[in-house]
Parts: sequence; C-alpha cells; structure tokens
Amino acid sequence: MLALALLALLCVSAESVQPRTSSYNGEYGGGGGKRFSHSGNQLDGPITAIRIRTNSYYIVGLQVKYGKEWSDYTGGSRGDLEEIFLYPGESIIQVSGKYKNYLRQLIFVTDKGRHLAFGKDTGTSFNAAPLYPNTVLRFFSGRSGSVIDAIGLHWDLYPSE
Ligand code: MMA
Repeated sequence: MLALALLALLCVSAESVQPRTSSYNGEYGGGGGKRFSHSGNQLDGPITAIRIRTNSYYIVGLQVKYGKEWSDYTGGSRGDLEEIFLYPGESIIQVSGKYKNYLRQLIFVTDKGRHLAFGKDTGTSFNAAPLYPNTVLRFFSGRSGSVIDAIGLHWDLYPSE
C-alpha cells in the first residue's frame, strides 16, 4: 500500500517537472480516403524536404523527407509535383491552408522566415501552430485516396543527433 502511494507520488511529481513538448493540430479536411501516418518516419530525423503534387483544385499527393529518407508517397498520380528543400537546421513552425471535402492549400512558415505555398486559395481556412515553445513540425498524418483528403500536423522538439 505504502509502495503504491509512493509510486503514485513519484508519477505525479515527475509529470509536473517534465515539460511537455508534443502537440497536434487537425485533422483538416474530409473523411474520405485511407489513413496515413508518418509517425515512424520521424525517427529518421527532422523534416528536410517536401514534395507536393497539386492539380487545379486540390493538394493531390504528399511525400516528405525525414533526415536522409523519403517517406512513402501518399495520394494520387495526376497533377504537377513540386519539391522544396529546407535549409540545414531550418524547421517548419506554422502550417496554414484551406480545405473543403479535400485539402486545397498548404502554406508552410519556417523559422528562417520563409513562406512556402502550394495549391489554391479557396475553402475553409485553418491555421496550425505548436502549443509549446521551441517545438517544430515533426511529422504528418491524414487521409488520402486520389487526392489528400485531410491532414494532421504533429509538433515536438527538433530531434537531437
Ligand atoms: C478515391 C477514394 C475516396 C477518396 C478520394 C479522394 C476517387 O475516390 O479513395 O475515398 O475520398 O479518392 O482522395
């Protein structure tokens, strides 16, 4: 009984000293398509590059480079593929965009002051930013089929080497 009480006390105090770092925004978009998540990919390193396919209406597809490894491509095959590389050490600290049933626009803001925009400026707006200071975009999740139906943004500390 005493051991249990001590354990409970330990857990409570550990929680109060340990600062929280991870937060989540989403899911923005519709309920179609199939779920995807890059939660395992974040172990390959920080986000270093992003490929986004767009057509005249939607964000069609997404592929993300974590450290030196590209994630699987998710989404459809029709449209133009664009690729942006982050600078060494640069992180995404805000993601805004537009959606309706499907994702229509994504704008990434980095800690080096860059705004990288993809897609069309129509639909319902969202604005995602981390809850905790000094945390950055670590991975994506969402839903996809022939386009990206919805997107979720996961924030945490920049990974240490
Ligand atoms: C497919 C299917 C749907 C999804 C759309 C858009 C054409 O239908 O996967 O469930 O909503 O693509 O991604």
